[in-house]
Amino acid sequence: MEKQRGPEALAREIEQVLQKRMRPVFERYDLEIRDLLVPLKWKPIVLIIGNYSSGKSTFINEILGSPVQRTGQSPTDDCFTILSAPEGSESGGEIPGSTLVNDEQLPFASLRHFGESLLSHMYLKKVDNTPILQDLAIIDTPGMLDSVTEKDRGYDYLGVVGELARLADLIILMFDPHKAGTIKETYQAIRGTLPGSTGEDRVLYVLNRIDECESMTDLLRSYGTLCWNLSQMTGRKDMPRIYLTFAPQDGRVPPGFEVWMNEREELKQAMRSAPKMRLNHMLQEVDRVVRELEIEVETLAAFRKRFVQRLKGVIRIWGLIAVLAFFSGDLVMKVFLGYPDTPFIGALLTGRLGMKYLLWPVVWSALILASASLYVQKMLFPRFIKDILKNLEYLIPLETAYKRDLWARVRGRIERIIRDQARKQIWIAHTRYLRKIRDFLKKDLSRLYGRI
Ligand SMILES: Nc1nc2c(ncn2[C@@H]2O[C@H](COP(=O)(O)OP(=O)(O)O)[C@@H](O)[C@H]2O)c(=O)[nH]1
Ligand SMILES: [Mg+2]
Repeated sequence: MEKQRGPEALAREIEQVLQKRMRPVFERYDLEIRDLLVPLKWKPIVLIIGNYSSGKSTFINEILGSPVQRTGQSPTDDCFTILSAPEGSESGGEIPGSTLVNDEQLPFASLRHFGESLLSHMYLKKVDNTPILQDLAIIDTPGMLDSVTEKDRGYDYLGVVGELARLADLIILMFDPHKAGTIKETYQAIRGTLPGSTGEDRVLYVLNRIDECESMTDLLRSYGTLCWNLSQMTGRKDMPRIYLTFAPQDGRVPPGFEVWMNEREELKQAMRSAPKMRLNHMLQEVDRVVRELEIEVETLAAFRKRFVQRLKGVIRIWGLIAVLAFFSGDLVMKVFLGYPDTPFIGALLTGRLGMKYLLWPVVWSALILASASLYVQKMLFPRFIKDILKNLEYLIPLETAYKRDLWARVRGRIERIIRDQARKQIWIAHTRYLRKIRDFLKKDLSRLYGRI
């Protein structure tokens, strides 16, 4: 019954579950649930990346059924082009990057900080009469150049690709047999933004322009090289599917290549299914952010525990000193100054109890406690923070590669929190929040995964 509910209903449910179970946790740690739901804002997105002239724009034109994008052998296009359909009574046209990142309705606000150079190389094209663009948006990207030339772009190309990959529901990674050398950089750019191993199913690998292979042997060699490179990068034992495709030049299929024509169709079919990937993507995004938060809170809990332990030691020693001072402070005074007449101990032994005998014991122990507190605040705490920051990775066990991966992403944030708000963090019951997070991951999230 429930499985038949539409994607919108499920999307709303994700939002509700998040609001209900995770709001206090998110608020406590200054995260916005709204940011997490950004990908739900707009239509599904397909991102196409790969080296230059691997045939990305040609493939897009083929899908759209008209020559919307410029194509050519040299790096013809140095822009990120978001292709979408005009909405309602709108007419076609182009919207510049600087407008896009300020549009509340669109999910591109996070690209603003890549700077002017990017914004002047990014725009949205509204293409008329293309039914497929009603259901999804396609992002055409400038191809990867070699890493030296990348530096001249004036913005962080790989960073932008990574950010777009985070927003995209489906990522097509396209290479051609001549220039498979840039795979590694491209892959790393998107890898950092995909959640754990789960993000992999959002990526489709394509070896394009195979019609340019001179023989079957040549093709096999290219394919083998790509497989090898991919397995090196993904660290996976199983090979993801690689689509072997080409665009027939002048409508002609070279002899022997007829069998591959189906692959192109299958790739297009997979691309059209991007809207179905949306919910999966949403959940992966929630999964990633909540797991990052889990690590953060686990670390802060460990930080707090360490401090409490350290504090207990201090309290034990200074407490003892305070007790000693309580009983013998005025005795010492009497010995050296001859005052007060009857020290507290003396009064106690002779059974003469009265408030006036308590004055000096209380003064002395209060003095000791005040210096203890001064010591903790001015010396122990700052030194403790410095120590912790130096050995941040030892606060929690990072036993799996996955956890180390997460850690690498949140380390900076944790460092900042401990450096800037250590005092505040000491007072927060992190373990209680940690339990809530783990409950959410174990129960709610797996239940939601089960729905799609
Ligand atoms: N032989 C052959 N040429 C292709 C194929 N796909 C694209 N091309 C050509 O390769 C050049 C670069 O294509 P383009 O789509 O501009 O690549 P992009 O830089 O990845 O967008 C163009 O001249 C295309 O006509 C293909 O599958 N086979
Ligand atoms: Mg192009």
